[in-house]
Amino acid sequence: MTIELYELAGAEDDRPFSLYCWRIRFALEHKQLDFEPMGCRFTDKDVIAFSGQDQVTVLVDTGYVISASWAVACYLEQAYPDRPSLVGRSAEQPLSRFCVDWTDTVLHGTLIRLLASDIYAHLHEKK
Ligand SMILES: N[C@@H](CCC(=O)N[C@@H](CS)C(=O)NCC(=O)O)C(=O)O
Repeated sequence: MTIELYELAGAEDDRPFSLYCWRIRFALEHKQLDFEPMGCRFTDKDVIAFSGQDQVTVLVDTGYVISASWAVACYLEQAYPDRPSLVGRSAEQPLSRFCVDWTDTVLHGTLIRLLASDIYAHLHEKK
Protein backbone atom coordinates (compact mmCIF):
# COMPACT_ATOMS: atom_id res chain seq x y z
CA MET A 1 0.00 0.00 0.00
CA THR A 2 1.41 3.37 -1.03
CA ILE A 3 2.13 6.07 1.51
CA GLU A 4 0.16 9.24 0.75
CA LEU A 5 1.54 12.67 1.66
CA TYR A 6 -1.00 15.51 1.66
CA GLU A 7 0.72 18.83 1.12
CA LEU A 8 -0.11 22.37 0.05
CA ALA A 9 0.19 22.90 -3.68
CA GLY A 10 -0.54 25.82 -5.96
CA ALA A 11 -1.48 25.76 -9.63
CA GLU A 12 1.08 23.00 -10.28
CA ASP A 13 0.80 19.80 -8.24
CA ASP A 14 4.53 19.29 -8.60
CA ARG A 15 5.40 22.56 -6.80
CA PRO A 16 4.34 21.85 -3.21
CA PHE A 17 5.24 24.79 -0.99
CA SER A 18 4.62 23.89 2.63
CA LEU A 19 7.91 24.04 4.50
CA TYR A 20 6.49 21.52 7.00
CA CYS A 21 5.65 19.07 4.22
CA TRP A 22 9.11 19.53 2.70
CA ARG A 23 10.50 18.08 5.92
CA ILE A 24 8.45 14.95 5.39
CA ARG A 25 9.50 14.76 1.75
CA PHE A 26 13.10 14.83 2.98
CA ALA A 27 12.28 12.21 5.65
CA LEU A 28 10.66 9.88 3.12
CA GLU A 29 13.58 10.30 0.71
CA HIS A 30 16.06 9.72 3.54
CA LYS A 31 14.22 6.54 4.50
CA GLN A 32 13.93 5.56 0.82
CA LEU A 33 10.17 5.16 1.08
CA ASP A 34 7.99 5.60 -2.00
CA PHE A 35 5.04 7.91 -1.60
CA GLU A 36 2.19 9.47 -3.53
CA PRO A 37 2.07 13.29 -3.29
CA MET A 38 -1.50 14.49 -2.76
CA GLY A 39 -1.98 18.18 -3.56
CA CYS A 40 -4.27 20.24 -1.35
CA ARG A 41 -5.17 23.92 -1.74
CA PHE A 42 -5.78 26.52 0.98
CA THR A 43 -9.50 26.55 0.13
CA ASP A 44 -9.81 22.81 -0.47
CA LYS A 45 -9.90 21.55 3.10
CA ASP A 46 -12.39 18.77 2.26
CA VAL A 47 -9.43 16.87 0.85
CA ILE A 48 -7.94 16.43 4.34
CA ALA A 49 -11.17 16.46 6.40
CA PHE A 50 -10.68 12.73 7.12
CA SER A 51 -7.66 13.68 9.27
CA GLY A 52 -9.90 15.47 11.78
CA GLN A 53 -8.13 18.83 11.41
CA ASP A 54 -7.53 21.36 8.66
CA GLN A 55 -3.80 21.69 8.11
CA VAL A 56 -1.12 19.74 6.32
CA THR A 57 1.11 17.90 6.99
CA VAL A 58 -1.03 14.75 6.72
CA LEU A 59 0.40 11.31 5.98
CA VAL A 60 -1.61 8.14 5.37
CA ASP A 61 0.15 4.80 5.66
CA THR A 62 -1.58 1.41 5.73
CA GLY A 63 -4.72 2.93 7.21
CA TYR A 64 -2.91 5.10 9.77
CA VAL A 65 -3.56 8.84 9.49
CA ILE A 66 -0.94 11.08 11.09
CA SER A 67 -0.92 14.87 11.05
CA ALA A 68 1.79 17.43 11.93
CA SER A 69 5.31 16.97 10.63
CA TRP A 70 7.02 16.06 13.92
CA ALA A 71 4.41 13.37 14.66
CA VAL A 72 4.81 12.07 11.11
CA ALA A 73 8.61 11.97 11.43
CA CYS A 74 8.35 10.06 14.74
CA TYR A 75 5.81 7.68 13.20
CA LEU A 76 8.14 6.92 10.27
CA GLU A 77 10.98 6.31 12.71
CA GLN A 78 8.93 3.74 14.62
CA ALA A 79 7.18 2.15 11.66
CA TYR A 80 10.35 1.70 9.58
CA PRO A 81 13.16 0.89 12.02
CA ASP A 82 15.08 -0.97 9.30
CA ARG A 83 15.44 2.25 7.27
CA PRO A 84 18.07 4.95 7.95
CA SER A 85 17.25 6.84 11.13
CA LEU A 86 16.33 10.50 10.82
CA VAL A 87 15.07 11.91 14.13
CA GLY A 88 16.64 9.24 16.35
CA ARG A 89 14.83 6.65 18.39
CA SER A 90 15.46 7.49 22.05
CA ALA A 91 18.27 9.59 23.53
CA GLU A 92 18.83 11.44 20.25
CA GLN A 93 15.23 12.57 19.80
CA PRO A 94 15.40 15.64 22.07
CA LEU A 95 18.25 17.02 19.93
CA SER A 96 16.16 16.51 16.80
CA ARG A 97 13.22 18.19 18.53
CA PHE A 98 15.46 21.14 19.42
CA CYS A 99 16.44 21.45 15.73
CA VAL A 100 12.74 21.40 14.76
CA ASP A 101 11.90 24.14 17.28
CA TRP A 102 14.86 26.25 16.08
CA THR A 103 13.71 25.77 12.48
CA ASP A 104 10.14 26.81 13.39
CA THR A 105 11.16 29.90 15.33
CA VAL A 106 14.29 31.12 13.51
CA LEU A 107 14.68 29.65 10.03
CA HIS A 108 11.07 29.77 8.85
CA GLY A 109 10.82 33.52 9.41
CA THR A 110 13.71 34.07 7.02
CA LEU A 111 12.67 31.45 4.49
CA ILE A 112 9.11 32.70 4.18
CA ARG A 113 10.37 36.19 3.30
CA LEU A 114 12.35 34.63 0.44
CA LEU A 115 9.52 32.37 -0.74
CA ALA A 116 6.28 34.31 -0.22
CA SER A 117 6.18 36.18 -3.53
CA ASP A 118 6.99 33.00 -5.47
CA ILE A 119 4.23 31.10 -3.65
CA TYR A 120 1.78 33.90 -4.43
CA ALA A 121 2.78 33.86 -8.11
CA HIS A 122 2.02 30.14 -8.35
CA LEU A 123 -1.28 29.94 -6.45
CA HIS A 124 -4.11 27.96 -7.97
CA GLU A 125 -7.19 29.98 -8.96
CA LYS A 126 -8.95 28.27 -6.01
CA LYS A 127 -6.14 29.72 -3.78
N1 LIG B 1 2.78 21.97 13.00
C1 LIG B 1 2.27 21.65 11.69
C2 LIG B 1 2.19 22.91 10.87
C3 LIG B 1 0.91 22.96 10.14
C4 LIG B 1 0.82 24.18 9.24
O1 LIG B 1 1.12 25.31 9.64
N2 LIG B 1 0.40 23.91 8.01
C5 LIG B 1 0.15 24.95 7.05
C6 LIG B 1 1.01 24.77 5.81
S1 LIG B 1 2.66 25.23 6.05
C7 LIG B 1 -1.28 24.85 6.56
O2 LIG B 1 -1.82 23.77 6.41
N3 LIG B 1 -1.85 25.99 6.26
C8 LIG B 1 -3.14 26.05 5.66
C9 LIG B 1 -4.15 26.71 6.53
O3 LIG B 1 -3.87 26.92 7.72
O4 LIG B 1 -5.22 27.00 6.00
C10 LIG B 1 3.22 20.65 11.02
O5 LIG B 1 4.33 20.51 11.54
O6 LIG B 1 2.85 20.00 10.06
